[in-house]
Amino acid sequence: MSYETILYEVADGVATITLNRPDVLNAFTGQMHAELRNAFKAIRGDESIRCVMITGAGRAFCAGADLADRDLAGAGMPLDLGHTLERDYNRLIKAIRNLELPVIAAVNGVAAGAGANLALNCDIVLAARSATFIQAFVKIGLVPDAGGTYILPRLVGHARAMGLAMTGDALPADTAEQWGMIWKSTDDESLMDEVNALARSLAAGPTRSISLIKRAINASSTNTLDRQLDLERDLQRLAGRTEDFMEGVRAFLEKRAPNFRGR
Ligand code: T3D
Repeated sequence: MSYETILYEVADGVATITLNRPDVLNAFTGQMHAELRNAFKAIRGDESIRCVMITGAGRAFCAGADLADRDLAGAGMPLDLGHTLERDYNRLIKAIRNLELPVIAAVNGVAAGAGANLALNCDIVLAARSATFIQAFVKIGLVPDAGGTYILPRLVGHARAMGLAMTGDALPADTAEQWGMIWKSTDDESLMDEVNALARSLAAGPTRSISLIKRAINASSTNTLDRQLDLERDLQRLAGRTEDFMEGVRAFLEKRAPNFRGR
């Protein structure tokens, strides 16, 4: 498939998705969602891919839903935003959370509305220092979506999640890092170098172990301690049967760097 609203490339085991509508700060349209679904399908079908990176073209990461994508005034019947959540946003967030690979968000500029929550649902978020995160929904009379009401309180706690969602205030990347909302805020000029280095290092890592770590940590937000201990037992069983575990131990004993193959 050729893409018009995203760029998709694979190199060195890393699939990079660039949201590519810079004139409107990479706002989502139905077409962009369809292209993203296609890209994630391609990723799931390509065993050479061991890490995914999402970023934005131009000065923004993503400004959320394209508010000009639909004829709000002349639709002739009440608009069903639940339909677009079901068809587009919910599927996108599940594609990221359920993908058995690490997904990095490189937040190169403002991330607003569903764009902010797209980033926050990625496994590791790095942001340029000039970037801001905005739960913009309240400014137009909506409710945070794209998993925002799930992920925000888990990342920053109830009080900060409420404040961000009810005010729609912009949160600078440095504060987002201090609050534990993202992994790291970097100098603008070094963002892509840092992200590329991280992506390549994850792509050269023990992919099964990394995907099981993702499953365990994501499950912990709804599990009891007993269930989480059981899950750790089950996942460790799987990790212990991988070639990469054997290689990791061998390399340690032989005092050399491991050569992980993602199996
Ligand atoms: O189905 C559904 O739709 C439900 C799902 C909803 C999910 C959501 O994400 S709802 C939230 C939608 N997003 C927003 O409300 C954010 C709107 N944008 C902004 O508040 C501001 O643009 C920013 C704070 C993100 C950035 O401000 P600034 O001053 O840096 O840039 P700007 O001048 O506002 O925007 C630059 C251009 O991008 C401008 O176009 P122009 O004037 O140069 O022709 C602006 O209209 C356009 N743009 C920015 N955001 C959007 C957009 N166009 C369409 N949709 C946008 N979301």
